[in-house]
Amino acid sequence: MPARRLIAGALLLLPAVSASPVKADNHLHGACKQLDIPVSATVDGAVYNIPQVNNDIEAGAWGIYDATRTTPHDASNVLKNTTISGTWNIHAQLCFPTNPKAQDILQVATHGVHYDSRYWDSKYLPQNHSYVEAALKEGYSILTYDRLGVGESDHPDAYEVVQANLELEILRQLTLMARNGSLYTFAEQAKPAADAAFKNRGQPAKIVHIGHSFGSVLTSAFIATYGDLTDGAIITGYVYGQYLGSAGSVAFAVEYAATGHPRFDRPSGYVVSKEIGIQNIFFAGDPKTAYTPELFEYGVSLKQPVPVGEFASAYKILNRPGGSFMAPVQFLLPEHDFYICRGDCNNITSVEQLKSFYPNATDIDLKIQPNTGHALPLHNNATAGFQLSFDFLGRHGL
Ligand SMILES: *[C@@H]1O[C@H](CO)[C@@H](O)[C@H](O)[C@H]1NC(C)=O
Ligand SMILES: *[C@@H]1O[C@H](CO)[C@@H](O)[C@H](O)[C@H]1NC(C)=O
Ligand SMILES: *[C@@H]1O[C@H](CO)[C@@H](O)[C@H](O)[C@H]1NC(C)=O
Ligand SMILES: *[C@@H]1O[C@H](CO)[C@@H](O)[C@H](O)[C@H]1NC(C)=O
Ligand SMILES: *[C@@H]1O[C@H](CO)[C@@H](O)[C@H](O)[C@H]1NC(C)=O
Ligand SMILES: CC(=O)N[C@H]1CO[C@H](CO)[C@@H](O)[C@@H]1O
Repeated sequence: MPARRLIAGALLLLPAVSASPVKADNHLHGACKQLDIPVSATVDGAVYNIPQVNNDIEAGAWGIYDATRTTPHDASNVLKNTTISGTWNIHAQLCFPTNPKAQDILQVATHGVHYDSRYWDSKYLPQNHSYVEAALKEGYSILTYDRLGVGESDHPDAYEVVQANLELEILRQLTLMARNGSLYTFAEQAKPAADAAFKNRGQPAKIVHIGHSFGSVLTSAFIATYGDLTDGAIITGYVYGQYLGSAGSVAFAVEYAATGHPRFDRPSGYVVSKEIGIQNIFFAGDPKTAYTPELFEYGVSLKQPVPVGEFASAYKILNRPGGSFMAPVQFLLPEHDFYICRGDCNNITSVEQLKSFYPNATDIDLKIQPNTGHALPLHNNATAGFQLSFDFLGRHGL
């Protein structure tokens, strides 16, 4: 393998970075480990009356079906109620900051549809576009994970397994593991086992939940349902309202994932956006100033397939109010979010309206990040947007 030897030879010419003992995958502002966590869950599921998708034509037809004005997105589309039960591998990344806050505050971040956990941790100009780096710099610990069906997590049946209830329960199980210390113990034992940053961590003092898009649907339902399991929340790129999803699934411009460009190792029912679909959903604002061609290209490279059962089952957790949430929550909306606000989030909601969802929240904040589309970290000025959330949390001792 001459090529490999050449690379190895070139590496030898680099100055030795460090002779220190085993180190986890280092970030600029902390140490991270990649984890594969077995998560068990049992929830109510359903068999829905939705079309099968096994090729490109059926993928396009699914988009039209899903966006058709008379297509039901509720219980009337259930053919049969089921129980979904099993243990799935959830791929995650846990990071501890180099300069932590006085108490360990863990952020648990849930990504949306069409992306995986890399959404939070851009490798392109990470100091400007990685939320993980910004959180670590601010002194937070942070857990990001690939939702079920996405990235390096398991990819089970797209119709009858990957459903909203199950994903909510997986978020609850991960949170319980963090609260009782088993997450940190699991991470300590994961390779490289000798990393000092992961030794004897106990458990976090506080947990903040942050979501983006469908991850915010999950996070907002989570805090409404299990208010006692969270100390604060940041809801980005999502607010319930008449324009939510009104652009419709045709805007995703999907093809069949198993034969897509690139191809994904996915079974029946997984669809993936073409480049124009990624632009429609994630990139907006003035194209001269809001983002660069490099950011767009990077955003396209992160794309991930979507299981169609997620759309049929989302109604089960959408728009869920909850009095048990007695903590602060911030809604951070990209000004020109196309899928959530049909391109203009100004005045789309109000603190008053949000209070009806969380009547016992200690504080509700609503912020708009200017000249930005749905993928907040992948636009210019992203770090100033991150700071809005850190400032809000900081005001509440988080
Ligand atoms: C499924 O369960 C719900 C809630 O219990 C019930 O209202 C509905 O009628 C059931 N649907 C079917 C098709 O059995
Ligand atoms: C990235 O952020 C640094 C400050 O951390 C700034 O000086 C630089 O201009 C930014 N670069 C880009 C391309 O946005
Ligand atoms: C911690 O919580 C997880 C998730 O619910 C559970 O599986 C585990 O048994 C718990 N561990 C301890 C030590 O309580
Ligand atoms: C939350 O607020 C509602 C309405 O004000 C109240 O009835 C309820 O007892 C409060 N507490 C919880 C835990 O729901
Ligand atoms: C960058 O974002 C911050 C925080 O939202 C905002 O105050 C500022 O005006 C933005 N700058 C530009 C050039 O959009
Ligand atoms: C009536 C109202 O709330 N108007 C607001 C709409 O949004 C712009 C930009 O965020 C504000 O400046 C207005 O006050």
